[in-house]
Amino acid sequence: MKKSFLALIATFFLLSCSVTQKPIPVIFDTDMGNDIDDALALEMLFNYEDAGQIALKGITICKRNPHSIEFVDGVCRFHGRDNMPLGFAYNGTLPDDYYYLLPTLNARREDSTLLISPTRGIDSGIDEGYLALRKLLVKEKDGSVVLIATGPLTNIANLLTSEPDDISPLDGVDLTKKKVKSLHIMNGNFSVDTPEWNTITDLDASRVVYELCPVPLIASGYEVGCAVKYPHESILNDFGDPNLNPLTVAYMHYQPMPYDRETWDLTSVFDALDPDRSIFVRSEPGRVEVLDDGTTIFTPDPDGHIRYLSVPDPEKAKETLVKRVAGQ
Ligand SMILES: [Ca+2]
Repeated sequence: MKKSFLALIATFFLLSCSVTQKPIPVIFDTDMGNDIDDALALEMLFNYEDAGQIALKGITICKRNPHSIEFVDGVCRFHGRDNMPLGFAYNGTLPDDYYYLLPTLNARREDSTLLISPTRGIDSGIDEGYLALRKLLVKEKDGSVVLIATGPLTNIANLLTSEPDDISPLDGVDLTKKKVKSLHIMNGNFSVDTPEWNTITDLDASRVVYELCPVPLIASGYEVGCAVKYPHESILNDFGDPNLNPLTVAYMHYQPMPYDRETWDLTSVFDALDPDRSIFVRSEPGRVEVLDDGTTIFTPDPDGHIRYLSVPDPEKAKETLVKRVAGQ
């Protein structure tokens, strides 16, 4: 009798935990349209949201190309996220089309209908990136938001240096400190003294973020994504007809197939949302100095709040990341 009563209590406790466990609010900042890993990272986020683990609250784009907006909006609609809040860095870097935005936007099914059908673009009055971030942050509970940034840090730096306004009486640093649980960036190189692309593409922004970020900051350096490549076989086999999914269409246009691509942005998404630290290891805390050439110098400091990732088992990491992207 006593045993069954205890079992009943335990069941009730577990049920109430599962009921009260709310999805983690996530905001994704991306330079969609440069490298293909941003598209893979967004697919992961949709899968986490479908599994009830996160609520994707908004996407801010740091690449200054109008087709980036159309692509992100179209892919969101393809996945049933019709009104995803968006932000855009109107004065951001990298206006070029590059390789996969337009081919995916122009891709058609056999019946000649467009594969994705965005309704928003450069003239849709989308908020400047940092304003979108401020608006998204004020709506969320204190200390709850996981912010993931996988491009040059333009929008994040503009958030941190923003002044109080009619959105919030707090400046950017204080608003971030109040609302953001942790910031996860694909940025830097912590194995050799070589500058990383996101770091140097907006060098001033990188410096601002490493210096001003008031919450735990976890950086996935260039070397982590290089150690784990996304296999082209997954693109061809895991998403149905690869000509009928914007992710696989984009992947097949980014470079001539077949190719395996580095998993840079995926590593930040996974680490941000993995409570078990199952494939990446975080360094001791410290500070990061960004040199004039973009080199990121990490100095251990118990009072620092920056950590960087390493990947002890790249093969295991690859298998895990593929499952997350493919929704398995
Ligand atoms: Ca990126």
